Amino acid sequence: MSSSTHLYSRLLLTGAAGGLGRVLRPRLKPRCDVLRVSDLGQLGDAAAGEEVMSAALQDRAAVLHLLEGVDAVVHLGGISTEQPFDDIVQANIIGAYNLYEAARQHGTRRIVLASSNHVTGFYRQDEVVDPTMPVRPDGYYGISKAFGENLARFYFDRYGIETVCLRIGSSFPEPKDRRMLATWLSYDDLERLVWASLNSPVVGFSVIYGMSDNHHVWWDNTPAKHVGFKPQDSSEPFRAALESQQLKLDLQDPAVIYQGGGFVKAGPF
Ligand code: NAI
Ligand code: 15L
Repeated sequence: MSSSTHLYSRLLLTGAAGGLGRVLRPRLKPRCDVLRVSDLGQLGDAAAGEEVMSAALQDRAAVLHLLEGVDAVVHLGGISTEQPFDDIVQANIIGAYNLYEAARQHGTRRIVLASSNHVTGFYRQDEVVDPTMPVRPDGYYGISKAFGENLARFYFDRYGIETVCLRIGSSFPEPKDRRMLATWLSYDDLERLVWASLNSPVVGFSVIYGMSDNHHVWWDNTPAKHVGFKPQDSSEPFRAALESQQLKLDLQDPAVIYQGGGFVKAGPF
């Protein structure tokens, strides 16, 4: 615990060079004493109050070093789309194990884990899913995120490391298609979600869907109310334009039937 007014002394942000990492990097910095940013990609120079450390998640020694002195982690790093299994194993499965093992060894208290809606992508779009329902991954990527959630559950049950698993929907500047009218998470709501997950006094092991306050949704976050996430944006202002771009839907298309959209058909590679 920091002696300053911040909840966390040193916060680690992995995947800091990625799409969401670049959004969260400047927004997390004011909320901790030191923000350590990490990725395989280009991170630029350290700003005031930042530490820059490159690391490949599958490199156990590098990840052990990365977690030194870290109170909490926002773990965004890894492969973020459906890809060949061998690549996913390295970044998302071995990488997640290395992260939790390093967190255990260094006494890290809390991890905010970027999971994905693709953990439950094979539920239909006419079903409502809550975080207590069985997983139905829609590919190897979704399977790797389900593994991450199980790992988090185990490290909480055995070692008391708290995790909030964020089953992020679609976090982009704007929703891009009809599916994203349900799944969209604005960047401001992403920040609210991550901060609620870090700031909530007790989270234990929690799973929550990351979506804005959209009108028509497939996910029910009631079991995760304790996280205290209150989205303030909505996809509704984008509805008319998106629906006019996609007037007809092929109701036999698995990408239209299932929540995971195109991910349910991705590959083989
Ligand atoms: P991204 O692909 O833009 O960023 C991921 C970052 O992880 C990249 O900068 C990449 O260099 C880094 N990375 C990949 N493999 C690595 C490895 N082996 N070692 C170290 N770093 C590695 O993805 P984005 O969109 O920023 O997503 C961030 C996280 O949120 C990901 O875990 C993704 O699965 C998850 N997510 C994102 C969603 C979205 O709508 N953007 C939706 C659901 C989940
Ligand atoms: C994800 O998990 C991906 O990381 C992101 O790029 C989007 O495709 C998102 O899911 C989605 O389902 O829209």
